[in-house]
Amino acid sequence: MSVTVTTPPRSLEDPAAGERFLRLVGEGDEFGAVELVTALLDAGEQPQRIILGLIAPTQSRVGELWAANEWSVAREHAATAISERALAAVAARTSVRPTRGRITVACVDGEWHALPSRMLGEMLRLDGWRVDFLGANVPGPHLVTHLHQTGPDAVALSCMIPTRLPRAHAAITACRSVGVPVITGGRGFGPDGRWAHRLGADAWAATADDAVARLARKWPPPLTDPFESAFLGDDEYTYVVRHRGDLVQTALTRLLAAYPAMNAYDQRQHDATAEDMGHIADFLAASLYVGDETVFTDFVDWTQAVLRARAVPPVALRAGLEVLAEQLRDFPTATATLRAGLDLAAGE
Ligand code: B12
Repeated sequence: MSVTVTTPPRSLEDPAAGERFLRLVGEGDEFGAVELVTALLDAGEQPQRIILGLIAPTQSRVGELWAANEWSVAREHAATAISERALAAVAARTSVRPTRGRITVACVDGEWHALPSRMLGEMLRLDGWRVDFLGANVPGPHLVTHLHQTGPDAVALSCMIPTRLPRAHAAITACRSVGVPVITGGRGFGPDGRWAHRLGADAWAATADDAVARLARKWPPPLTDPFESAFLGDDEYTYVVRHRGDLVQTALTRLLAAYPAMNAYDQRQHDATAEDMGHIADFLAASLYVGDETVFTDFVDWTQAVLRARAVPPVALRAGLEVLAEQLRDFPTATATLRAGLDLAAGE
C-alpha cells in the first residue's frame, strides 16, 4: 500500500494554499487545516496574513458555496468550526505582551457570526491591545456591566446582518453613555458603514486591518453627546416589530391561496417558508428603522439569488412580498419599501 504525503504550501504566495485550506475545511479535516496554518507560521508567514489572507477569504468562499446550494448548512457549520480551530492555533502560537489599551470585542445582541469578530480580536491582540472577547449575541445591558467592570478604552461592535441594526443602535448609545467610544464593523452596517454613522458610532472600519490602523491613531475620538444621534424607530417600525408574529402567520395563511404550489409542500418546505417570511419582516423592520430602503432591496436581491440556486420559482418571493404588503397597506413607508422589493422581484 502506498500513502501519498503532500507537503503543505509554505507561503501564501502559493495559490495552492487557499485551495488546499478550502478543501481541508470542506472535508472536515481539522488536523490538516491546523497543520497547514502551523506550517505557514513555521515558514515565516505573518499571523495577520494567515488570518486575513487565508482564513477570512476561505470563510467568504464557504458563504458563497452555501448560498449557491453547493454546500449544505451542515458542511458550512463544520467548515466554520475548523476555521475557528485554525484561528485558535494561530493565536496559540503568537504571544504578544499588551502595550496599548484595553478593548472589548463583542457581537450585537442576536448576532451569531462570532468568527469575524474573533479574527478582529486576534488582529488587535497581535497589535498590542488587551482584548476581552465576549463572542456572539451579547445583550446590551450585559455589555455595559462588562464595561463597568473592566473600563476599556473602546468597544469594537460587530454586526454581520442588518436585521440586528436596532439592537446595535441600543448598544452603541449605551456604551457611549458610559463614556466608552465605539468602533463598529461587519457587513451588517452596510456599504461604507453608512448605517454605523447613522446609529451614532464613533468609527467604522471595513476590515480588521483597517480597524487596527484606525485604533492606532487619534483614539479615543472626542466624545460627542451620546443621545445626539437621531431617535430612530417610528410608528411603522414599532408596528412591524410588535405584530411580527401575526404578520408572518397571516402571510403564511394567505400564501396558501396566493401561491397554490405551497399546498403540496412538506413540513420542511413549510418551515423554510415560515423562516423566509420572518426574514422579510425583519429586514423590512430594519429598513424602516434606519430609514433606508436599500436595506430591504439588497435583501430581496440576495434572497432571489439564494432561492434561484434552490430552484424555488421567483413567483414564490413575489407572493410573499404581496401578502405582507396587503397587510401593511395603511403604512406608507412600509408599502413603498415592499413595492420597491416587488419591482426588483418583477425583473426576475
Ligand atoms: C459562518 C457563517 C454563519 C455561521 C456563523 C458561525 C460563527 N461562529 O461565526 C452561522 C451558522 C451562525 C450563520 C448564521 C446565519 N447566517 Co451566516 N454566514 C456565515 C459565513 C459563511 C461566514 C462568516 C465569516 O466567518 N466570514 C468571514 C469574515 C472574515 O468575513 P468579513 O465580513 O470579511 O469580516 C471582516 C469584516 O466584516 C470586519 N468585521 C467584522 N466584524 C467587525 C467588527 C468591527 C468592530 C470591525 C472594525 C470590523 C469587523 O473584519 C472582518 C475581518 O477583516 C458568511 C459568509 C461571509 N461572506 O461572511 C455567512 C453570511 C454572513 N450569513 C448569512 C446569513 C443569511 C445567515 C443567516 C440569516 C442564515 C439563516 N437562514 O439562518 C443566519 C443569521 C444568524 C444571526 N442572527 O446572526 C448571509 C448574510 C446575507 C445578508 N443578506 O446579509 C451570509 C453573507 C452568507 C451568504 N453568502 O449569503 N452564518
